[in-house]
Amino acid sequence: MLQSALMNVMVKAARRAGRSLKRDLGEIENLQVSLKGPANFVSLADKRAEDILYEELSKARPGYGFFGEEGGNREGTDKSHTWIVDPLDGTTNFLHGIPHFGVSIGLQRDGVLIAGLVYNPANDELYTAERGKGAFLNDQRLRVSGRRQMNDCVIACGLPHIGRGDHELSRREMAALQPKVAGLRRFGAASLDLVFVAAGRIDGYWERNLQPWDIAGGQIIVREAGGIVSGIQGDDDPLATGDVICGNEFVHAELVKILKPLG
Ligand code: 2AM
Ligand code: CA
Ligand code: CA
Ligand code: CA
Repeated sequence: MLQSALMNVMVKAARRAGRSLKRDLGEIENLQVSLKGPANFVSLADKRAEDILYEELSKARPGYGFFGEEGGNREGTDKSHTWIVDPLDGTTNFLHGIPHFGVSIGLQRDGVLIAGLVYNPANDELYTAERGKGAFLNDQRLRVSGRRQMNDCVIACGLPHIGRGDHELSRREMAALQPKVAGLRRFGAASLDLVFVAAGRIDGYWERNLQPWDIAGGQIIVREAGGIVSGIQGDDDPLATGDVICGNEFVHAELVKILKPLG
């Protein structure tokens, strides 16, 4: 895979942030965990990783806007380009020592995602995509799964957090899906759920009440791997609604058919 100058910038930033996260994973007890809201944890690890991403990305592309979970919105002089960044997606996993979390970087030009990266530092899996150029896991080209029978499919989901989301709706969704599929999974890092769909490891994924930084990096990777990503309506924009349904063409359509009527 010939990597563009832009992707080199993103990869360098993500790997540096990943090294910081791996160091911090070794000393979770020193990370000064605090709460942003009920069950909404943030730690020094999140903040250090975001500082690194901001430093690297703004050094290489001065002027681009930067929209990160921990730093808020920093407007740039270049009004067309914006980074959408989650420095540590899966903080709860991280703080429990579960090696399933990601660094997520998306780049929008004039409101359209043109590049995405999701990196799991714990196993060194690096997922990348640029618009029109395909999706990759390290050097390997990605393709969504080809399964067309829901009862062969493994589907991942998110669950609403304490104090957030519609817990009753979530129970109805699980009750509707569980008897139809080979397995339901809840991994706890939205960015990695998306790229698992891109890699064909899981056949579909849905979650509600996400933020743009959870979705931006992974969304373009799924699309470049031949998958479909939408909101719950089936044709809406997940970055606008915060709700995501994705999968191969068949699984996406089935998930929309099952989930949309529920609310
Ligand atoms: P985070 O770890 O970056 O916060 C999993 O369901 C997704 O929800 C993750 O991408 C996670 O991102 C996010 N998340 C975890 N706890 C949350 C909370 N209490 N409120 C909102 N989002 C949360
Ligand atoms: Ca968070
Ligand atoms: Ca997140
Ligand atoms: Ca985060």
